[in-house]
Amino acid sequence: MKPFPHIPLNSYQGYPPEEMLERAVAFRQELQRRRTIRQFSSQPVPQEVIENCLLAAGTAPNGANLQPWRFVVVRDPQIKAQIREGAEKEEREFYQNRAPQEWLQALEPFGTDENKPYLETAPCLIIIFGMKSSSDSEGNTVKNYYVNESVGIATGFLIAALHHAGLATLTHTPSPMGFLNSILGRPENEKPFLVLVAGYPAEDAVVPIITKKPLEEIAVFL
Ligand code: IYR
Repeated sequence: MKPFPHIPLNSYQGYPPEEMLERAVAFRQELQRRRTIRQFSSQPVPQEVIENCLLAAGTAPNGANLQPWRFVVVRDPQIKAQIREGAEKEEREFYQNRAPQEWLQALEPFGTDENKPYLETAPCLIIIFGMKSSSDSEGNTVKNYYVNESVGIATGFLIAALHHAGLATLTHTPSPMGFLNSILGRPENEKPFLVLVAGYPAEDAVVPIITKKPLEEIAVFL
């Protein structure tokens, strides 16, 4: 393949050290406010906000810039109901048979179970797919690289963008997720990565008291 033409970097913005620190602290604090919620209001979310957050997600670094992701935004109540039904079927199997005791014990403090009413209550489900391969402009199949890494980074950007815009999310991972391809009519090369539930918190939303590990436990400086 021919090399891309290169141009001077013109979008970089640097800051003096104090301003850098101020920005780093402010961003940390902004992200520290984020909470995963499980009780959503049914209030619709503005379409343009979702579109901008998806575009932010689409800026994520990824393998060979092949952008191996697909975001399916579901607001249709009937499709949400089908997704809930499919997810609850897998989750029943998970909670009743598939999950090892140790896993159930880890989940116990959160009080999660096979019931996923938020899949219908929340105004917006974003189903994120990773694409093993894509089609180029001539219709040839192109293999993608580092799909999980790329999609994981894009999903992180998306969660941060939605939070920054004032929406709350829940990362939901029914397993296996193949039922999502049939409901959403996605082809076999698209593999569901996760379901991101997005919306406003219900007025009576509650969150568990949890802590995040301190710096000494998450980082090593050599
Ligand atoms: N997917 C299941 C189980 C579950 C697993 C983990 I790890 C969680 O952090 C939360 C839930 C469910 O959605 O209930």
